[in-house]
Amino acid sequence: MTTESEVTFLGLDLSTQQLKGAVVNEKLEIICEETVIFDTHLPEFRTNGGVIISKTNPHEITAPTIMWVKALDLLMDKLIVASVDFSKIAAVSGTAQQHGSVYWQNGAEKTLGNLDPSNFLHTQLATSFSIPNSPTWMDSTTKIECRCLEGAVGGPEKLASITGSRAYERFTGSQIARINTHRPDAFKNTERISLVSSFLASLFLGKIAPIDYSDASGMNLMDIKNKKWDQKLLDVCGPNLAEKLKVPVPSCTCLGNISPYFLERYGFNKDCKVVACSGDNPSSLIGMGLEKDWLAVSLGTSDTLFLWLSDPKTVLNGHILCNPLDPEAYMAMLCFKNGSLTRERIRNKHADKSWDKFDELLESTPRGNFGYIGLYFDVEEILPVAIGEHRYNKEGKKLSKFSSSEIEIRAAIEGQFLTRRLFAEDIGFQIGEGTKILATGGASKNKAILQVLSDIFGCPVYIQDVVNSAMIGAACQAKIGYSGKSGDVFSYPNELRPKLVCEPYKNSQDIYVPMVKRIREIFKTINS
Ligand code: ADP
Ligand code: XUL
Repeated sequence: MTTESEVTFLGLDLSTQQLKGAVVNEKLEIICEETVIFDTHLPEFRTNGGVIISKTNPHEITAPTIMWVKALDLLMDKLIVASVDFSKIAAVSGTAQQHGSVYWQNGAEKTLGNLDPSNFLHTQLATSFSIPNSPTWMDSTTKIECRCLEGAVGGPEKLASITGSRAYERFTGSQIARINTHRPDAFKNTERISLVSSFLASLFLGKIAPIDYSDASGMNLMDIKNKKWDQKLLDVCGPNLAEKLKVPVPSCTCLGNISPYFLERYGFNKDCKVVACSGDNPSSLIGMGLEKDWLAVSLGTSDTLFLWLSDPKTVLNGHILCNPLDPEAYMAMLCFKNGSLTRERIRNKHADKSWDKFDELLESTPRGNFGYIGLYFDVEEILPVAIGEHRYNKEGKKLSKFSSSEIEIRAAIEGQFLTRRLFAEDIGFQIGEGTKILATGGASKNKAILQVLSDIFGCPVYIQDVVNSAMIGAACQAKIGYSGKSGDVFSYPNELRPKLVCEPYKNSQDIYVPMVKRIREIFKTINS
């Protein structure tokens, strides 16, 4: 008999390029972690970066659904080889790329409920998908369908006020609509539609799992306030969609016991629970232990801001999703394309490709940069929609270049974070006494950059020792769903708690609040 102290949780991460699984203990320490990389471990599917780009339409980016099933077979085998004791796993949950969709063929749920434990999943589910290649979040084929969704409710603003986002091509509603018009026969043969996250839960549950609120809010179909599908929007996308999607459930809902297939094949405990899976961004919010008052700033290839919101505003550029820890709350997500690659380009040009030199030059200039402002959009930016280099002096006069490398370096970093602050505030984020920033991603190891972040937002910056926050988030979901405790009482272990790295200088707000206003004025002149 398993005692409480021995209980473990299995968290899976079905992302674009790989499937990962981690077994964690109650303190969320990783006991075992295994990975299946689609391109290298499953070469027979001929994916590149986990996806297939259509030869005839470069915007069509899909992934073979059965490849994901086979990846789970392989991952389970790897966990056996790693001597995981499946009988100790109290609950399983997962996270997955957002927006992607899976089309179950008529009769698939019956097959799922009657799997033979002596065979692999992928051989038994080979004919269970009416659309064999799932559209992924990278697909952008649905311009027309997006306009139809916006048109159905009275425009992009109205759609954003209902669903949390204006129509985006990767969002699932328009993807379903395209399948309905382009492949009507396959659509007719579709018994149910899952998101990648609820598809993953379905494999463990032995029946088609419901979609959770957070991932449902990445579909352009759900009213994020009452958590119900919007019938007008469903009708735009296809017939009987409510039947195919079924009712969404709160994130971290315990969906039931693991299927007999997993009991018999791997020796799971018969009481092992399957907890609703979610999208990678909501799961990251859980994995980072993000609470009210926190703003997470991921400084990766692109920069992404996550924030916990109680009262969201309607925004046209940015996403409001249902919060996975608190059904009354929301989370916002803002993506900026020009992040680390732009910083790197400026470093290469002005600091001999050295971060040390870059930091030295950055630190040699004063906060506020003598009033100089620089905005660098190497590729067309999302927020704001703009491209090119834009430099200004204190009087607002446009300059073609700055007089020194150090001014350009500070201008680039300040310009980025002033922009991040402006859009965070526009989406409803209020910087208050208790506001804290959690920095993640590649550039979060750079203290000089984090100091600018801290000064511009006027709040302390923390970093955290979590490598894959979405996967840890999935393990947390399993723990939350198993214990039945709501997000509020969910305790995050001390070892994983964020550590303070920078605090703002006292006069920083006197300098930067007016600069945010200046940037706002500048954006009115440079929007492309
Ligand atoms: P991804 O978003 O692709 O997962 P990462 O979060 O790993 O990317 O971030 C990669 C980026 O981190 C690189 O492009 C690099 O510019 C940046 N980076 C790495 N080290 C530093 C550093 N010391 N200072 C600033 N940026 C850094
Ligand atoms: C979010 C988005 C991506 C995917 C990546 O809107 O499209 O972050 O979730 O997996």
